[in-house]
Amino acid sequence: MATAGALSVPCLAETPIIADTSLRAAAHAGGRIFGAAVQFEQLDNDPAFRKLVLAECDSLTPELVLKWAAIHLAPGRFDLGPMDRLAGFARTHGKRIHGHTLLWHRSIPAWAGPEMAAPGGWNVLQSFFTAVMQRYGDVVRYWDVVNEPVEPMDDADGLRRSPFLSAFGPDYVRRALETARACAPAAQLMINEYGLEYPDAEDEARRARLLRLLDDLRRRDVPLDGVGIQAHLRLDRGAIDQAALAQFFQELADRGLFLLITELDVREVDTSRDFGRRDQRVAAATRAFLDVALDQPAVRGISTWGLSDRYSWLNEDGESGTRQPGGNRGLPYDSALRPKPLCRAMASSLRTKREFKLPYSL
Ligand code: 9MR
Repeated sequence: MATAGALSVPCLAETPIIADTSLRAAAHAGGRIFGAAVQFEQLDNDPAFRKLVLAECDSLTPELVLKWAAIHLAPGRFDLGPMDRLAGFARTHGKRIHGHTLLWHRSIPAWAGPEMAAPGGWNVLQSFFTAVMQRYGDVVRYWDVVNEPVEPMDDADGLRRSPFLSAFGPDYVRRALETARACAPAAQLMINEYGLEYPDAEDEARRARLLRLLDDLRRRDVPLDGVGIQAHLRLDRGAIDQAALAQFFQELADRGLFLLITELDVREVDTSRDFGRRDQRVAAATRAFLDVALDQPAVRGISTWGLSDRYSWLNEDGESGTRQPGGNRGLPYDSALRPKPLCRAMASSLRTKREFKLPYSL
C-alpha cells in the first residue's frame, strides 16, 4: 500500500532569502507549510500563475477534482484523469496534495444516494476511499475524511442532516475514519469544518458541537489526527473575538489534535473602487485571525482557497457558475498576480508567530 513519505520543510538556514511577501518563505521560517486550492487548468493554461503557485505553495488542494461526485461516475467506474493530472503535476514539482475531500454532503454522485441507503450501502464509500487513497497515497499526507459534518441549526443533535446521516446514522463519522485508516494506515486523517471563527451564536454552537464530536470519537478510540479550520472569513460578520478564538484553538490542541487552516479567504462587502481602503480592511481582518491561529503551536500550516483574485470562488456567479476575475479581493495576490496588503499581513504574521523547535514535515 502506498504511503506518504516525509518531505521535510527546510530549516530556516536552508530557506532562500526571497521577497518579504513570500508566504512560503514566511511559513517555513516558523516551521509551517503554505498551500492553496487550485484547478489544474489554471496551472496548465496560465504560465505566470503556475510560476507563482510553484514559488509559493508546498501543498495544493484540488478545488474540484478529488470530490466524490467528480470521480465516481457509476458503481465500479471512476474518472481519475483530471485528478491524475493534478497529482502528476504535484509529483513532478515536489509538491504535496491536500486530500480534499472524501465525504461531503455537497458532492455525492446522483447514483450513490440510493445505493448508500440500501443494505450493504457502505460498500460504495469503501470502494471510493480505496480507489483514491491508494492511488494518491504517495502525494497525499493529509485527508479531509469528513467535510462539514456539524450543523447545529439542523436539529439532528448538532450533526448535519445529510444522506450519510440518513443512511448510516451518526456513527458514519467513526466508520469513515476507520475505513480511511484501513485504506491508508500512514496518512493523517482529518475532519474539516467551516463556520468556527466568529463570536456569534451560530459559530459558538458549531464550535461546541465540534468539540463534543471530537470527544466522542476520542472516547471510542477512533483514528483521527487533525482538524481543518476552513476560515472563510467574511467582513459582514464583524470582528472576531481573539481571546475566545485562542481558547477554542487551545481546546482543540488539548485533545491531542494538530490543526491546519485549510481554506482561508475573505469575502468582502464593499465593492467600491477604493481598493486601497478595501485591501487594508481585508488585511486587518485576516491578521486578527492569523495572529491567534499562528500563536497556537498545534497549527501546522495554512492553505488559502485560491492564491490570486484571478481565480476565486468568491467571484463565482451563483447562477451561471462563471467567475469574474478580480471582483472580490479576498486572496493574497490580486488579479494581476501582485501581492496585496493581505499577502504582507499573512507573511508578517507567519514570520512573527514562530512556535517550533523542529520543522514539521509536509
Ligand atoms: O470553491 C469550490 C467551488 O468552485 C465549487 O463549486 C464548490 C462545489 O464543489 O466547492 C467549492 O469549494 C468548497 C470546498 O470544497 C468546501 N468548503 C467550502 C468551499 C467553498 O464553497
